[in-house]
Amino acid sequence: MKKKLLGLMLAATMAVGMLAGCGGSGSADTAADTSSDAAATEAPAAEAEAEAEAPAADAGAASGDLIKIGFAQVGHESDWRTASTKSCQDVFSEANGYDLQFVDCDNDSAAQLEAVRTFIESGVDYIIIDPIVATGWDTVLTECSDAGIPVIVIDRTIDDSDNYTAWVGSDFKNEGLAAGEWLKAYVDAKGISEVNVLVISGSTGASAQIGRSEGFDEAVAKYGWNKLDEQTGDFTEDGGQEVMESYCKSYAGKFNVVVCQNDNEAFGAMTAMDNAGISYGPGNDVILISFDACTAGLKEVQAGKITADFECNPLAAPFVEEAIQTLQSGGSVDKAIYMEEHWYALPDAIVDFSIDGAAQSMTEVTDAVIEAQY
Ligand code: GYE
Repeated sequence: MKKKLLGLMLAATMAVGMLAGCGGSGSADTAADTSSDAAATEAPAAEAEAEAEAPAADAGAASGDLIKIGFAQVGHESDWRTASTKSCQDVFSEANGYDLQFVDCDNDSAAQLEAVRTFIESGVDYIIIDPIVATGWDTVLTECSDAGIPVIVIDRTIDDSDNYTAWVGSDFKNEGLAAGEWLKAYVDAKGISEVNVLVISGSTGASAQIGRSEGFDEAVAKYGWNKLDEQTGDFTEDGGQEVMESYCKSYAGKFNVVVCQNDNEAFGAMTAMDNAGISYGPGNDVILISFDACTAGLKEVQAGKITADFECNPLAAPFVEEAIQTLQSGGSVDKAIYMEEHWYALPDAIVDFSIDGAAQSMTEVTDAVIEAQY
């Protein structure tokens, strides 16, 4: 791949965002501009000023050449993941000028490191990583930067190195906080004074799990709720079912809230509760909270099974493409790009709440909303 040398390095930050992401909820807030929307997340102060320079080396494609991209995807564990993969494959198609090497790492961290090293060896122009776990990245990211290959991290974060060009994703702690603050407003509205929670968490060590747990646990501590247990369902339907089956045995009659850290776990938990004769959803014995709000999840909200669903937008690819195009023309991109998200319920479970003083609005699940979702 020939390098496109640019005499002029653009000093100004080129904002990446405002592309249509997903149905009705497709916009992004750059790290420097997160305050304008109630549903938008706060950028950590340290990142708000950060701005990535385009690495000097092989970031360019000669005109007519395809831009070579390696994408080390987490796996295929959930509806969310399927939407993320499809979005990347659609955006980074040959017709759009890309040569995409896609690796499904099947939730295996060692395989993911190996995939990145294979991309380096094959001389790709950019590497996209959705990190299975948040740590263990320092060495391989150094290898990428030594090879002059810009890395764009999507979705989950890398917490032990900032040696990458940009990250595009969601504020998982904010999602957990939203679930907690919503629950407080909902139980108050319904006159429920005892909150006994069971959590089915996502894959241990994934930043999506860490952030959602941290955010929700803040509410548990703040409101003095009783968290009975938290076990991982690995972000899968089978995992959710298995954990819920054991919860139904161990905590029979003792819980009234189940928090699943993604929709697929919630589907599994629903099967387990059905089998155990436990009713859930608005007006029933158990309040069921989920994250992701993919189409299938929203259908369960509409069916009165999931009480509230907290969105995580999987459509990062258009924002990544815009970042790559900016880098191609010698510009710099924001180090952290946050995607906007919404909180969903049926009218009975739509309550006012706020996160650290920022009022949140909830979206009613309708046919049109489901139709437009990923
Ligand atoms: O919530 C889950 C997926 O990293 C945000 O991974 C993502 C999570 C998502 O398997 O469904």
